[in-house]
Amino acid sequence: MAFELPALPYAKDALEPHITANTLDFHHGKHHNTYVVNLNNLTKDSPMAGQSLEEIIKATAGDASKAGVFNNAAQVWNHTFYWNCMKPGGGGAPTGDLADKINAAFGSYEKFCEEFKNACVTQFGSGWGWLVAEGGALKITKTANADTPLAHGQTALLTCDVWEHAYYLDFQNRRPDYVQAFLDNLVNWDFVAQNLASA
Ligand code: MN3
Repeated sequence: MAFELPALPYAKDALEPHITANTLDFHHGKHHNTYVVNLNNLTKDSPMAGQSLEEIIKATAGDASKAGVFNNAAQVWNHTFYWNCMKPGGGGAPTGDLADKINAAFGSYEKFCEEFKNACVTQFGSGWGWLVAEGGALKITKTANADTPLAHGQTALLTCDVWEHAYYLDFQNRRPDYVQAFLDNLVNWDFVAQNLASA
């Protein structure tokens, strides 16, 4: 069974005006799809073709001879995760148990935003900003290129794609404005809470 490009969890124009249909056309339809095509080409006729993305990512992490498989598998996983981290009318402070955990870990929602935005903005070049759970604690991290918390024994809770292809058509070079729009208008806290519950 070949890997497949999952459908977006909302209409292509649902995140406008923050992330436009034009961006999602390229980002989901071209970039994400290319990682799926590459992964299928790299794993066909190998035992990995029958494995899950998670299994492939864990088995190839840190193995330089498998960097191509790792990069494409991780990018397929990261992008699917990222689409689910957003929803129309999302963003702003979370509520309930998740709000309590964010406040306990970072002091306040505002402090969380400051740290998350800082991680996203200071990731040099391409990569991802993350909220993760590790050993029962919430942490903000950043990864370069395709790297992913799965490869580091962490549970991903929330991510923001900070590759230029994620924001250049809508925000040009203004990565801080894109991350702010993500936090204020797009974060799907229900998805984050689900991830935390299964961490
Ligand atoms: Mn991307």
